[in-house]
Amino acid sequence: MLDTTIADLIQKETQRQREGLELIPSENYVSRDVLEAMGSIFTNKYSEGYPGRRYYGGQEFTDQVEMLAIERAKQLFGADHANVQPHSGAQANEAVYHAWLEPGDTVLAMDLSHGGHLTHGHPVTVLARQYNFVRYRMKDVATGEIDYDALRELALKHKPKILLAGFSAYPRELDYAKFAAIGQEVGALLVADMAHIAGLIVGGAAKNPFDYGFHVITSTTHKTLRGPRGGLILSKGIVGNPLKKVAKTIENIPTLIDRTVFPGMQGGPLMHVIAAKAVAFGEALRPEFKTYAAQVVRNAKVLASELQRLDFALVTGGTDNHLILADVHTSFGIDGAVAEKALDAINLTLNKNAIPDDTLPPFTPSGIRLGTPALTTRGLKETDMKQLAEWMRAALDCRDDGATISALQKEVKQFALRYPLPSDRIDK
Ligand code: DSN
Repeated sequence: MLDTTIADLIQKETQRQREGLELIPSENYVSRDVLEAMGSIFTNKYSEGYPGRRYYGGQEFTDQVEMLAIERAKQLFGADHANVQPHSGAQANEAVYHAWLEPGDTVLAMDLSHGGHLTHGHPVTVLARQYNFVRYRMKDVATGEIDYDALRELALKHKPKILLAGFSAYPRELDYAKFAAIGQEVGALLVADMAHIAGLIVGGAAKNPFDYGFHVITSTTHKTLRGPRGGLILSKGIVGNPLKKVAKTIENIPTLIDRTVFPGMQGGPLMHVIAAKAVAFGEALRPEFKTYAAQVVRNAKVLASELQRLDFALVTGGTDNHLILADVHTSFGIDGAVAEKALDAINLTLNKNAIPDDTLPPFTPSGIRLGTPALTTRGLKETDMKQLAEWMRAALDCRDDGATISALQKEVKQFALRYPLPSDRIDK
């Protein structure tokens, strides 16, 4: 690369990733193939529209790429339709709202502080100015059980047009059958935001909301799904011509979504990213991906119990998926920002996070959020989780002791270098 300044920063970031262990539950390491597709010449191409229906010429190969991505995504999730064009998970969620709702309509979604996401209608978002968001919560933070009775009461009272299941900081499995029963009772569109656990679903390590009557699944493609940074919408229904207006019915959801993504919200799709999505979906269809998904959950369960053994208080008492939320304020009298910094200093990367009904502010919340998707891609197994938990406890205990922190950092670095990044591996 001739831009030596950027080349140098890419090299430094590569080395940072090699020498550290990634515990942010929404991150992962992509394969060399995904990276190559994302860095490919498809970035030069404008392809507004959909395969066979574009507004620019020269689409013989972009059409094939997008159709492959669509077919693979449908196969992975058992969907009738896939839109692979959303640039992010946030835009995927927005597209579904705009496709189905009129301004002022109600969405019933999980409270941010109980594990939901900003795009589920937090008051700071632009979405919250357009639609009316009502929030459900856990009944018992100690077990993570959602308060389904209160959820039903809210649904009966507010008659939401969308009932949204999904989360970005919730370690338990949802009861989709209960969601579906409530949604059907009030005639809501059933939408599942599976951004975090999409890879677990397609790998058979988590339940698929489509099996319980959900109409739409939104997702990111870069978390457990291990693809490029981007968004994805899957739906059930009749796939129509996205250039033609259709009636607002649940059967027409695929077409309503297509028309909302383009021309409703986005311009030219990122064809290099769609090529990388197609590669990642192809990888997720392989049998090895099932082994990966199962290992992610096994690792998370062991890591959770090892952390508990070392006195970390875990929100909901453990995990069913890839994600762990620890209350370091209750456990050790420090806030999540202090913990994040202490762990960063020994090359363990995770994020500070609010816990349910946190009494501390968002920049210095009570918790940390961590998970195992990236560690598992790297090749770590259950036995390594014990070591990780011990490093974490030691870093928090000795955070002000420079010599111990530097010794721990050296240990983590040496350990991490034994597990190459997938993109460093030369595939045969
Ligand atoms: N930033 C993502 C996460 O970390 O969960 C959600 O948008």
